[in-house]
Amino acid sequence: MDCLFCKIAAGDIPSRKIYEDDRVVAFHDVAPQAPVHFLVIPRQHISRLTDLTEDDRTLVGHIAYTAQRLAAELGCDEGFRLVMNCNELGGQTVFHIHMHVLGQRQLHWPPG
Ligand code: D5M
Repeated sequence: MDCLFCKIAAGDIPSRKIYEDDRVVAFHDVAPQAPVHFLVIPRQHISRLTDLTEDDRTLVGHIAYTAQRLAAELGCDEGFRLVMNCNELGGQTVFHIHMHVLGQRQLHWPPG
């Protein structure tokens, strides 16, 4: 499958990895929007949030759990933001689900 994030998860394309286990990989975003900006992805290819099944609920929980744990480790104890964009209207550009973690600057609401 020709998927950028599958290739990153497999180590076929270089990335600045922060963490990996048997289910997820975390790496720094190539176009950071905050001093801390990394992505947590599942190893399993899931194109978009609307493709999730009930069986994926534990995996999504593990993505969120890993995201907040790494945010704390990277010094975002004062706050951070988790974002998952879905489909074109939601701003998704890479079609392998991923959770953005942004921190270490004041974030505003609503997002653009
Ligand atoms: O976000 C997709 C994100 O993926 C966007 O913030 C850039 C990032 N990206 C794209 N290519 C790479 C590589 N090769 N390494 C690290 N980060 C990357 P979306 O929510 O789909 O708009």
